[in-house]
Amino acid sequence: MVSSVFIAFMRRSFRSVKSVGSCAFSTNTSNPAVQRYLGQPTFFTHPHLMKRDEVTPGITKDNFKKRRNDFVELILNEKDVKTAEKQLIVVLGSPIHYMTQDIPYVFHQNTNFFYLTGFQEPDSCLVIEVTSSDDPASHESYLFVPVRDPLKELWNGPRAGIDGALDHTGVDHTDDIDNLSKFLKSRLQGEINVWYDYTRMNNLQLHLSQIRGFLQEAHKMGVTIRKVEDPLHEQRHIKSPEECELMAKASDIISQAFIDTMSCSESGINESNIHARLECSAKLHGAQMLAFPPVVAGGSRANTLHYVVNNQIIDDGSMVLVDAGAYYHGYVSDVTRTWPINGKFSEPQKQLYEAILRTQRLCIALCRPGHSLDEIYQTMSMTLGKELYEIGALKEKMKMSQLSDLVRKFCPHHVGHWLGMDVHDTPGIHRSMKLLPGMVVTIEPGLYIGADEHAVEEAYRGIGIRIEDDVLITAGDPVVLTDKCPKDVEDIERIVSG
Ligand SMILES: [Mn+2]
Repeated sequence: MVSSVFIAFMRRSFRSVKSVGSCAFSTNTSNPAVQRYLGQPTFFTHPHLMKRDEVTPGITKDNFKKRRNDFVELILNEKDVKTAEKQLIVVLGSPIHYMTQDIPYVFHQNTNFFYLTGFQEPDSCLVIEVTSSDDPASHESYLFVPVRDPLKELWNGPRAGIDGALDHTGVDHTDDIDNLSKFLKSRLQGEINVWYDYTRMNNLQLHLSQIRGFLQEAHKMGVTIRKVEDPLHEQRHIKSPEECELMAKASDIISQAFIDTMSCSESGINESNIHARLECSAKLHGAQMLAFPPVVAGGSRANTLHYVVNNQIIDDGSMVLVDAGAYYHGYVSDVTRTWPINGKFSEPQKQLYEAILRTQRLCIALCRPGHSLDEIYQTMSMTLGKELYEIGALKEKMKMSQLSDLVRKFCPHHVGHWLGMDVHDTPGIHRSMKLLPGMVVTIEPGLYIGADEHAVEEAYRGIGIRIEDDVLITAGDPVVLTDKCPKDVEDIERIVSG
């Protein structure tokens, strides 16, 4: 173990020295740090956020280098890959999206590109060239970025440019994004696999200007084009300790925001008020933004799963369902709580709520290696059915098959999803996959009973409840990352009334 790392280090140092002056790229050497503002925080400009050698808060140059190495190793182990002499991995960064004319939305980087580079500026591209199938660490990484433009910087702020990107990210080489097409075409020799997400146009402009012509040439040569996303999501699916720390922080932030928001609840409050308090609190506690448009749904509006208009008055006696997450330096949390707006559960609300809470705890206990989300979903469905029967919510006795149809109707979603850089993280990974240490999942059973649902007693109609936590799988007990967010009836009643 130790020796292979040492050999990789020696090779890397040698290659860096060798490549100085032998190509047109800016190449990583021991140059002093670029000490000016870039398009993202650096240790020099934002020492309150960044430690030395971090590319993004909490993730170092070495961490990113390891991600690229591990990814190369992963694809080299894929079927039929080693028969080619060379692998060329191409991952585009996001463009700027505009709200109107020249007014941009907040920039959000393509998470696949972010994961491999940490580079937070638009219209860039990572290329990894692998020429040895025996030594993953001997690959070369190239980051293509827009060159600095004083006029654009006047309006949009400083940018890293070729030297800043090289210095800050720790890739091997950087160059002008306009040279990308020429570079890629120059690499089309011999037996080669190209890895590119041609089905996911995350930067249409760059695809058309820099990639399309290259792909056409590659196609004529009979080059195989393979998807980057499948193996990359396989890798992203298992979180490193650094990633777990960021996710724990994102979880703490949203938990605190829920506590702050619950304590401001009162009958007659507007859903938009709750949304605003939640967002304000999350940002005050360190989130850069909410992870997604939150659901703040009072009363029976909770039965609309993606209710995001958040503009209605919450009546006395009803509950509010809030589904929200914090975005913290590239990682997200995703929590749902449902509470009585006046601070006191009615008896039917409490019965349904506790039925779902017992179900959720049972499902969380199953979050261990060897189980799958699909299996936990089965447990959720059976338990919810049993609970509905036991609390006396059902109007008449049912056969098992009728009961499971009813539960599917009352809970039309799965028990949970993968979580990480994206809220619905690594969607290509099937939920039948056995859980492994380092995976993070949400566990979110719910019941949504329509106002005119005649199969249940009247007292339970028009109620929608979901309880969602984020769970880190370990070799031992599951770790509930969002365990600071209260969910016991007594705790919620105390905080809401407090
Ligand atoms: Mn969720």
